[in-house]
Amino acid sequence: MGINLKNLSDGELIRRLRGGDKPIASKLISLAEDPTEDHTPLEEVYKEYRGDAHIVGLIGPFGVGKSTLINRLIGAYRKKNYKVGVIAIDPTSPLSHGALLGDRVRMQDHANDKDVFIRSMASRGGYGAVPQGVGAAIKIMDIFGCDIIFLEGVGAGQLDISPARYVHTVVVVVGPMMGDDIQMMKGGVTEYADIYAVNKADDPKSETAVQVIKEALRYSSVEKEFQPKIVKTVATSGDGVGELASAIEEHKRFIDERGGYGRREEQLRSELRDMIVTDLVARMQEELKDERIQQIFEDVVDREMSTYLACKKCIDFIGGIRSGKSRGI
Ligand SMILES: Nc1nc2c(ncn2[C@@H]2O[C@H](COP(=O)(O)OP(=O)(O)OP(=O)(O)O)[C@@H](O)[C@H]2O)c(=O)[nH]1
Ligand SMILES: [Mg+2]
Repeated sequence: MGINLKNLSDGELIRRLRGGDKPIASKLISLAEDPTEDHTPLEEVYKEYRGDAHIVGLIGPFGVGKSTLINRLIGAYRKKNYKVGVIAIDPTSPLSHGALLGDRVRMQDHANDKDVFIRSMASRGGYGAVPQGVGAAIKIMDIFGCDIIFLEGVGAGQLDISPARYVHTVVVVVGPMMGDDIQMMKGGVTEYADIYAVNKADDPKSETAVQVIKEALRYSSVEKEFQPKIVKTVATSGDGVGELASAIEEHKRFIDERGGYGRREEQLRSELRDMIVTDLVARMQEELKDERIQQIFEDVVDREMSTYLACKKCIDFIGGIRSGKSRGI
């Protein structure tokens, strides 16, 4: 039997969430993920959310060991008696099928711990790599009482840094240098990293990774107040995970001393922007099905119009529909 969130008063909902009610938290996250749902119960969540949890993003290429590392980090933070949340973003491309299961399996050690909340979210449909609902999930876990929340970034081949906007501390995870990692360094991801975890350090090629990162940092034109840390880890054995947790804590102290960087405010703005763009794109896709728009497409195909003029006409037409008056074409 499912719980119906609508049968709970706002006060009851928040009280149960604060009391560590996992089914309620899960229900709320499912609601936040589904654009077709009535999101009224989330009003209270956004009002109650204080932003006390430290949000740590682990981003890096597919299979580099992000989930295994998070599994170890959960262990390290549970030893300090922290309540831990994990949000694993699953890229729903056919190629990565099974990643969701993979993330869960790697974190299985903690699945039954009442003070660990693990949630996977599909990235399909969101603008960029951050699915709708991640922002809300962070707030729900925050009220749930998580002291630290790990966000596992999309493990697709090329790296997407958009999860970085949702977190306080960015850990870029790289492996023994392979094509993807070197590309990532050249691609300027270095600008977002607060910490580098060079994982699979049991492979001697990981030393190359350390050198490439040092080199990239030396020639980076970005002035960073926090000198990024490089930590070598072996997620499978746990080696270096203590150092990684210390580096995360050091970065937390650094941002706390500076009033939190204003990142919570920036995160809320990013979240709203992403949500508006996602929603507009979805509406636009619907509006493009209009037969008059389809006619413009045909005009382009028949070489009667350029895509430039056609685009302008389509946008004007959609604007006309929006403002309630049909301007015609
Ligand atoms: N040798 C070695 N293998 C590792 C290490 N860390 C992880 N692995 C293995 O690498 C594989 C991928 O690990 P995951 O933790 O699933 O990697 P991931 O980055 O979460 O992968 P996706 O979520 O699919 O992108 C697994 O088989 C792990 O056992 C390590 O430090 N050394
Ligand atoms: Mg994973």
